[in-house]
Amino acid sequence: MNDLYPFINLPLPYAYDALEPYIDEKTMHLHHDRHLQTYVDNLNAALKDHPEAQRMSLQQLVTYSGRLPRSMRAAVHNNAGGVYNHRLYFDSITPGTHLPSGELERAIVMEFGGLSGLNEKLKAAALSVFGSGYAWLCVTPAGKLAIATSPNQDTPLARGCCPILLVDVWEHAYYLKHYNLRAAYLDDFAHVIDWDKAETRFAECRMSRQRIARRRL
Ligand code: MN3
Repeated sequence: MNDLYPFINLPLPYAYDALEPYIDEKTMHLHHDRHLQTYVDNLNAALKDHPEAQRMSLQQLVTYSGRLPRSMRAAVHNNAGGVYNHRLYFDSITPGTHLPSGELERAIVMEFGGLSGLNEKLKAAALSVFGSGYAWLCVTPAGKLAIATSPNQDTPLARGCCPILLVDVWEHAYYLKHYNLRAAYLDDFAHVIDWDKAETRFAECRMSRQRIARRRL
């Protein structure tokens, strides 16, 4: 999945116009081919002369950028975050959406009273991001679903969030179609959430928690 240097811009798993009318084709082209491509290029450039950092996975770069030499720290933090966050965002949406089922559906009922409760909380969190950033659906270290937000290209990974779903609320994600109406974009976004992949990530997050818990015994 191209998790190491040199990073490439992975193709979208669906056509650029597949999410119409909720997310428009032109936005998808600009967002994937220009914005994400720039993060990929800038991340590779930041790592170019640092063989030790080239051995780190994308997730390690995102989580541990603070341990890198000061001269490259900000560039890696912002651009590894840009690549990681966009890959997860494009993997959070699909044209062929199904409703959540199984363990994830049960957890959504438990934490939010149901899907509409979750959508409402996710929307409120996404609206609360001042300026550019993201809203996340995470699994906490206690194994519960929780919503988090992050500014710029930050991630909540180091805060114990195992991410299962990500909403990009940078204006470039919606401005061409929804203008300044972030709330309208978020209502449309709810129609294209990939609950199948969210369910897979939910199971993976809970498995990795169990592995960590067993190691501690
Ligand atoms: Mn974006």
